Amino acid sequence: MAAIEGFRHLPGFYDRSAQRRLLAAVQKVIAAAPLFQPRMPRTGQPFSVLMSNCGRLGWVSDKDGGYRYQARHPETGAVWPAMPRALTKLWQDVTDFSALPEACLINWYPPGAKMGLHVDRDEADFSAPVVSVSLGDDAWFRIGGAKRRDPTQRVLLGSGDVVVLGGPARLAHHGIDRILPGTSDLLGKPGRINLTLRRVTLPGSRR
Ligand code: MD3
Ligand code: FE
Repeated sequence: MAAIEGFRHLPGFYDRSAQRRLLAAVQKVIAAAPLFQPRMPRTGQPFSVLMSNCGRLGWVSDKDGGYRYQARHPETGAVWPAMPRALTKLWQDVTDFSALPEACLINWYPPGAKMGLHVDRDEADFSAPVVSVSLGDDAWFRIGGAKRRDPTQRVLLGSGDVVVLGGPARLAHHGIDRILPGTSDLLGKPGRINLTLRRVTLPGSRR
């Protein structure tokens, strides 16, 4: 299987006790910034994945406004909770990008949820990598190339795994085909959490 340039999978990066600490931090974020159901631009079709964010900016999507980053929760109007220190540290440990992440998107996959093949292009800076952490049930992740029809590969992501996407992989098509309910007991219920750390603005820009 040919490796995709810039795709790094670090299986078991977090041991069980580190996963529990990270989960506790995520639960505090969600208590302050409740999961919301994003909707597709124009059609208003709901996502099967629920979301929240922490950090200065959060990713949101709704029928009229479309995909975007904003400083406030779409329902409560509150600014997003601060990025937990453990996530800033992760970024410093696995990337050599000196500017710190501005956004952490929290994806909650209930059993049956999926995320179709897409490219992350709502950020101004594609030179920055994206760092992802998986918690809870295993999931089949799919990654392809720059073009939607490029060949794809499947990778099983488990609880505690970290993925770093840099270089050409940063603009690769990717998605989650399905989660495997009951493969982890970390969350105490079936489902999966994914965290993605991102730069959104160009370093030096004030927006
Ligand atoms: C490859 N999340 O939030 S994480 C997303 O598991 C997203 O929730 C998936 O795709 C999830 O946009 C995948 C791994 C990941 C994240 C960002 C990427 C893979 C990526 C950006 C470019 C290429
Ligand atoms: Fe993505």
